[in-house]
Amino acid sequence: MTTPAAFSTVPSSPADQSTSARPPAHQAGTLTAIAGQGAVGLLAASRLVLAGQPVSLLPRTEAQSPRQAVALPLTFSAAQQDHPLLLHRFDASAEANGQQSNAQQPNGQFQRLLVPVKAYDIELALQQWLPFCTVDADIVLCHNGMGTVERASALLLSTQKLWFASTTHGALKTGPYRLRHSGMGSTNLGPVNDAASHALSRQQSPYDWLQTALGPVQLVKDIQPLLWQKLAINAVINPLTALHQCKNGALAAPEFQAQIRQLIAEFCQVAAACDQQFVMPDLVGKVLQVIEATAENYSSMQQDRAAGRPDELEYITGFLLREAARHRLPIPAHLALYQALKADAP
Ligand code: KPL
Repeated sequence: MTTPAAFSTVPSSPADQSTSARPPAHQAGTLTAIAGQGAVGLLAASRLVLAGQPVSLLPRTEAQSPRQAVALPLTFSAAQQDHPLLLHRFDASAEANGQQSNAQQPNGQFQRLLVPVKAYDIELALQQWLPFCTVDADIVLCHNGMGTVERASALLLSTQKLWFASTTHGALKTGPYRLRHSGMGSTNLGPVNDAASHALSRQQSPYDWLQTALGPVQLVKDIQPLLWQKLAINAVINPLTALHQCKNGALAAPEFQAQIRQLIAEFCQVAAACDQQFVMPDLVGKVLQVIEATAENYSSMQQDRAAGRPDELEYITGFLLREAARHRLPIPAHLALYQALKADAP
């Protein structure tokens, strides 16, 4: 079933949209922006637009993407309904002509910026888009792996609030102009710099907005334990499925069980050295539960490798290895996996 378009004009086919396509006028001054055009970003944008909340998509980098039309037609499928949408793409060059933005004195329009880009693209995205944010903007990181927060914080003004959102929503690009909400999930949101922690203590957060974009949202004071738990899951499933080029479910086979347990035991040691306590059998149960629940999926690292794209190994296993080295802990199972993937790099 097809619902009416969220915005006035929807091209009848992708071929109809050209660089002359214009978004509805009220889209020009949105307060909310989403960096990149990955599946999670498009999911968040689609849900916001369907809820009547205007949002701008910020294209990756000018150098990498040819000049794009300012409107992106997208058929968003959720709960077995197709929603034809027209998403607004922000035109940085047009905006820069009208305002002298620079990173030291942001005077931009965006009060909220969701950054659901790969861990290795965070700094580039922030360097590119922070100048278009307000001095007290809420910036929300959302990616697999760890180790980006410090460098991201260094790019922000002390008044800009940095948050981390860890989501289990599944979204799949099924074509250049099609997105499917493939798995209903939830999102944990927590502050990761002082400005955000202070805002939270005054009951201020981007909760409402994120609730629409990637809800249901659970707001937490300390997101670190949840990020470490997600790291444990990713540090087992992602490298193993990338190395063996298999679906997540293949890891339930008996031949992987000893290796999975060793990876988790080593993870628990590193986590403990970083003040994060996990109970080994509980964590094994959690990882096996995710393997079962996502059995038919290919992990993001498997997909990146299969497509010859960079992956997040440095922010998952690489992060663990760096933390282990800092605490002089040997983690041979993770090291072997890391080396095997490095040797097999596309
Ligand atoms: O987060 C994931 C990923 O693929 O990056 C998991 C949980 C492993 C699901 O595939």
